[in-house]
Amino acid sequence: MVTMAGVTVECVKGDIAAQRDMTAVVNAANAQLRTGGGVAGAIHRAAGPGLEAECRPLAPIKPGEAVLTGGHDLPNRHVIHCLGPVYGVDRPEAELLARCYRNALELAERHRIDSVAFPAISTGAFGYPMGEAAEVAFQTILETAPRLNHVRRIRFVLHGERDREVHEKALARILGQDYHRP
Ligand code: AR6
Repeated sequence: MVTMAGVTVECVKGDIAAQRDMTAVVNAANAQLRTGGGVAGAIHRAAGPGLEAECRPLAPIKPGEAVLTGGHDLPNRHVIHCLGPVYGVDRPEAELLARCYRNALELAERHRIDSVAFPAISTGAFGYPMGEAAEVAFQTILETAPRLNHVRRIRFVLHGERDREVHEKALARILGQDYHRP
């Protein structure tokens, strides 16, 4: 666990739909905000049909956008739905992925949410290489953290131990660069 401008950031192995102690979880959504595979499937299954019903009038969203709903049957008060870029298709992908993290955190901040759990957006069906995506995510959090007053805890929930290690390494690289800045 590390701290960025008073915000703690940790990487754990687990299921994004089983984060009981977090106020909001982020969905790696599709444009229509419907259920799907991976994270979207896990979140919609655990939340129940009320989530899709609440999502319907908010769709479609564009790559980089984030929208907020209730958590329904999830253990979390809110879900923040982000549409990540499809790697090699939605360009520039690093900027669009950064926008997801920035928009999600700014939305959480506006709603006075204290803790947010993220999956590795775009790294499954959307094909974004895990290491590259992790660096974009942590760089964006580092830049956004000084503007956050309500968000105090950020958790990355990774599906496997290898993915967690890739994130830990990316986090160390990003912080290393920051420490060496003049
Ligand atoms: N908890 C945490 N991480 C997970 C879980 C889980 N339950 N399930 C998968 N992952 P993806 P995307 C990891 O495909 O790339 C959907 O079908 C997974 O190993 O969920 O943004 C939507 O409907 C990967 O590292 O999201 C969209 O059409 C990461 O979460 C599309 O896929 C993201 O994988 C979105 O694609």
